[in-house]
This record gives sequence, structure tokens and C-alpha cells, in this order.
Amino acid sequence: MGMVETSNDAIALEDKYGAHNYHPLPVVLAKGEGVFLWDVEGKKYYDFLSAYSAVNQGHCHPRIVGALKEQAEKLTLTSRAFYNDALGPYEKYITEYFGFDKVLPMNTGAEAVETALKICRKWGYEKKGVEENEGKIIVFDQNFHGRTTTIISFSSDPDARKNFGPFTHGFIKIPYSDREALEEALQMENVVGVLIEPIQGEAGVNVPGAHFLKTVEKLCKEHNVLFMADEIQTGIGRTGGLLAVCGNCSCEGHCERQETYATPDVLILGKAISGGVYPVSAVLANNDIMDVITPGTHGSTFGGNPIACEVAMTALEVIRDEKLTQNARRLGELFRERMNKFIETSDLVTLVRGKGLLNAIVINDHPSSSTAWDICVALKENGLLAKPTHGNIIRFAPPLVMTEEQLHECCDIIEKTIRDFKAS
Ligand code: IF1
Repeated sequence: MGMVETSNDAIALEDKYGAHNYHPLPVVLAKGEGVFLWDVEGKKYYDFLSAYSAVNQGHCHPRIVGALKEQAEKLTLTSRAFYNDALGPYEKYITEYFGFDKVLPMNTGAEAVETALKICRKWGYEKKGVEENEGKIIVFDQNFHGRTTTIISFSSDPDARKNFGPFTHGFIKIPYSDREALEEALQMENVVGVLIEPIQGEAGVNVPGAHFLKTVEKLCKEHNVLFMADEIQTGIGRTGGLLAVCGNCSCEGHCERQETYATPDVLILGKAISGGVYPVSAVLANNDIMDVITPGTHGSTFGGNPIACEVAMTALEVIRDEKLTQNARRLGELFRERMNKFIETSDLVTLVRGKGLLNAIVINDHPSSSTAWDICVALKENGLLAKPTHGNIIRFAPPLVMTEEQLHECCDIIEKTIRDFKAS
């Protein structure tokens, strides 16, 4: 219904009728399956973005789409004015899956972050005894937590903030992965929480110091402050652990991460929690924190709807059944190994960094240059889709269902494209 004949038709329609809040790569996708995408003209691509880590389970995973279709023919939405038969089982499933007492179901990532901020403030006033409206939450430079007015109030990205004021007060911004700065900020009055991405995605896949997250956990405990982990992009197997922060990774037995495990007080999830099939997000916490939320203090029309519940349970089952966390860890190591070898021979790429299958390469050009973008256009011509984050950094994040053989083929494409690349 309403499909377009050509890619150019689609681009023209979006240009004329759609707000210009994005500058997409010039490719129009019409079909997705596993690690592959096809454009309107039928050209096939490897997906190396995974819709910013929402499609960890691969495009149109049959089990997840099946859950969507089955529930859609039964009951789609009741609102929370009434109970439904899907929400309770989902709440039990997801709280046991991640090891928390309770979940507050929402829809988008930003909504989940906003929910966590509200819970943290309310906890600060009602449990920690901070004076109402005086609560402060520590955040980090180069953070990305969404696009709502409160969230951009503590963004350090001028494009995200310009002319959207006035902003929400109560946030202290400090350098990422900086223990001294965190210790100093925690000396301040009325601090009620710390909000952190375990790896900063949009900032260019900034991986913190090995023990930094453990330090955040320890210092938050010492100062009776809530440690809130935004795992919307890093969670659900993406970084080679079930979560980037904490010990619930699904590798059997003791791996090298034991000593660096950190368990947050508040866990924020989104994106791949539904495998990219449906907007689902969630905030998890234990009873002593979540019980500040009482009837009428928070809500959402679609939050916890039956489709979201069935889709999310299936999407999380797939992560376990197909051992996608372990696959991400193994393939991530292979990818960085190949890229590091390639970097020795290329003066266009200076660095590869990341964890699991959330990686980025740094292009040896000024952040304001178009080189990273031009390389992504060349990659597209060669059948691989990726997009720069900031300026000269290209993020590489394929679906976690990728095979070793496919990964090597993608590395071949990336290396060939960059080797043949001539600055325009
Ligand atoms: C865009 C990237 C940006 C997120 C983390 C919360 C949210 C996101 C760690 C909000 C969303 C998306 C949003 C999208 C591009 C992408 C993104 F980091 F993933 F690349 F922008 F920074 N926390 N990230 O990554 O979730 O409300 O979008 O469901 O806004 O351009 P959302």
C-alpha cells in the first residue's frame, strides 16, 4: 500500500512532506532479513548500523514477527485503565531476566530515561530526605540520552540544544570516565543520582576505563546516590555481555569481566529489547526504589501494551536461545583484530575501538571534513551500510546474528573501500 516506484520518488516525497530532522545516507530500504537490507531497486546490503543497535536479533526475525502478528490478531492495546493478560507475565519474565524486583514499562528510549530521572528525584526527596526541587543528578560530557527537553537540557551537543530553551535545572555535567571529577561532584549537596552510558555510543563509541563503572557503583553506594545505567544502545548482548555494565552476561562460568562487573540501581533499556519490531522500553529497579511510584504519579497510553509484552519476551528469548551475546563477543574480537591489522597499512584510519559488536573507526581527517561521510557513501556503493557518528568517526554495529564468514566478507568490503578511497 502506498509504496514507491523508485528510491528517488521516496526521497522526493520525504523532502517535500517530511520535517528535515535527519540527513540520511542516500539509500532507500524496502526489505530486511537477518543481516541484510535491500533497497527499492533490489540492491542488497550488509547492515552495519542495526538501526543504532535496535536490530540485534537481525531484521524481521521470524519468531519476533510471529509474536507481533499473533498478538496483533488478539488484543493490541487496553491502556493501563484495565489489566491485560500479557503484562504480568512479561513483568515477571523481564525482572527475572535482568535480576531486579520491578519494571516500569514505557515505549521509547527517551521516555524510559525521563522515567528514570523522575524516579530518581522522587526517591531523593522521599527516601534520601533531600529538600524537594533541590535534587541534583550527575551526567557526563558528550552524553546522549534522547531528544526531549529535559534530556537535551544536560546535552553537550550545541545542535541538540540550540533554541530549544528554557532548560530543566538540576544536572551536573562532568568529564566521562573521570574518577576524580566524580568524587568531587559527589561532595556536592543534594546529589540523588548518576546517569551514565556504560559506553558512549553517539559520542563515538567511547569506552570508559576498565574499572570506571565499578567505581561508579562503589561511589554511588558510599554517597547514597542512585547509579542509573542507560543501556538502551549498549544492552541486550551488543557489547558481548548481556549488559555492558553488569554481571548478568550469559557466558557460562567465570570470564574476565567478573572483577569489573557493576550492578546499577536503575537499569534503562530500549531498542533491541524488541528486536526493532516494535517500540519498547523499560526501567528496572528494586522495590525500595520503585515503590516511590504510586498510582497516578506516572504513566503512558502504550506503556506495557500486550503487543510490546509479547514481542519483547520473544526478542529476549532469541538473544538467549541463539547465544547472541557470546557471538557478539567473539565476532567483536575478530573485527577489532582485522581492523587493527588493516590500520597498520592505512593512513586514512587511525584507530578502532569498541566492545563486542559496538565498534567505531576514527578517520584521519578533521571532524568537520566530509571524509567519513564520503567513505560511508562509498561503502554503500560496495554493499555495506554504516553512518558516521560525529564528524570523523564511523560506527560499525552489525546485527548480532552475523556469522564469522559474513563478518570477514564485511571486513573485506570495508578494507577494500578505504584502500580504494580517494578524497574527493
Ligand atoms: C536519534 C545513537 C543517537 C541512545 C541512548 C537513549 C536514547 C538513545 C544511549 C533515546 C537513542 C538513537 C536516537 C537516534 C539516533 C540514535 C543515536 F546514539 F544511537 F546513535 F542519536 F545518539 N539513550 N539513540 O542511544 O532513545 O528515544 O531514540 O528511542 O535521535 O538521532 P529513543
